Amino acid sequence: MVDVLLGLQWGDEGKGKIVDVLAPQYEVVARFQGGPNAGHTLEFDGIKHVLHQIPSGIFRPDIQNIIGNGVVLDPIVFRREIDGLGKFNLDLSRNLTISKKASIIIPTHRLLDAAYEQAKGESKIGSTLRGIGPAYQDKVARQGLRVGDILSPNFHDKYNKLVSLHKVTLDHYGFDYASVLPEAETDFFAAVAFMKQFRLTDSEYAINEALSSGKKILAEGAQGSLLDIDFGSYPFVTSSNTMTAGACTGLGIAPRQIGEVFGIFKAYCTRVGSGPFPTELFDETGEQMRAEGREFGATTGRPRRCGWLDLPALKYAIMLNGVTQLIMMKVDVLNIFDEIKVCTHYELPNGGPTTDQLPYDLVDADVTPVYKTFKGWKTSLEPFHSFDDIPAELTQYIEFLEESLGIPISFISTGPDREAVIHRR
Ligand code: 2SA
Ligand code: MG
Repeated sequence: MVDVLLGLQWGDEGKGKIVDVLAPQYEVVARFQGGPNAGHTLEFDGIKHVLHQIPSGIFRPDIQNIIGNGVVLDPIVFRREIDGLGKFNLDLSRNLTISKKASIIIPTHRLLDAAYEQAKGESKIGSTLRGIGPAYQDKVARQGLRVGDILSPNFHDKYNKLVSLHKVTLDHYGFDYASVLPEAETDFFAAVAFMKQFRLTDSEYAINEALSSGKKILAEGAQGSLLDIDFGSYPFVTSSNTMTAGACTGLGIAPRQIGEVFGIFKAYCTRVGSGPFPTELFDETGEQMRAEGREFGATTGRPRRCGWLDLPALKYAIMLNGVTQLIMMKVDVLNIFDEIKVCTHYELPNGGPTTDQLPYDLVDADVTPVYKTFKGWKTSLEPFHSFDDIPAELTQYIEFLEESLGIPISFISTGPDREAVIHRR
């Protein structure tokens, strides 16, 4: 079976840490969507490492890591990532496989991303400017470049053809590329040559062969369900399917092969970039969450917007993903608060009814969150390693969430380190 691990909010739920904790149970870890917009932070032995495109199983030598066909891969970022892993002494030519069908991000994709955002002005998406949207756009327009193309003698021609199309658009937006493109292209082609030493395959065969031989596979999601291209708060979303279904198309797995779906959420909410965020806090409590949780983007360093846990949004993500187990992260960030709030419903504007469903026009609908308040536990969670010992206030909070969400919370993470985890049962 393929188990799927994904974020149920707007990304940055702490997926990197959990993949790393779960990884020893798996023989394959695969990324199925997104690209260098992701930032999965792992911390172990006092070292902090951020992965962008490479699956989080990479630090375990006996795990095969696959970058699936659903990913948009930037060769320049890839090369930098591989260089950054140099100090860990990993045999990457053996335990990393890249799908030939993965899409390639070329330098003009990044420029287009910036041009589109600039043109949107106030209504910009808050993209990571990594070229994600434009690369997926070319994939869907059936004109993109794929990893397998780098092995073709026509690669340069294909590249030039695509770039000339991009230049027309960049000219239209009056975006200067002449001063930056030549250098970026030199890096790009050097990185493309560098990529050829890795295992580039039709990875759907590798995955299905692994499945037939009874191997356990973990699909590692990036971003979060509320950034999904179909079900997120469109247009303030990323350009891929970040949900369980995305793992099927992004790796070449039949839906009936999906086993457990681990849904990761933070005990509060964060969002980077623009778009609706009903429970966002603009006060000191929000500031405290940001400081305590060190809420800054792992890829771009941007401060993250912070707010209380939003159950209508979480229920929606659980429904769409078929979550079988919940994993709650960063509970320790709430240690400092006298009171902890959870949004259970939204009040619709103009005295409308309350609802626990996400309105279609969440972007414009000015919903007011209705909160249930809990007493804080006000103590460090570091000493606790068993659910039976945790403070009563935390037990109450967790049991309320499980009851509202209808799914057990199997892990509770109480700190950044590999060891800071309470197993619920
Ligand atoms: P994009 O770049 O086109 O995918 O941006 C579209 C929206 O998706 C959001 N997005 C993210 N949100 C949270 N975390 C992400 N990854 C990095 C991280 C972000 C960072 O892990 O920390 O470092 O800033 C991520 N990637 C995309 C983005 O903010 C837009 O709202
Ligand atoms: Mg992240």
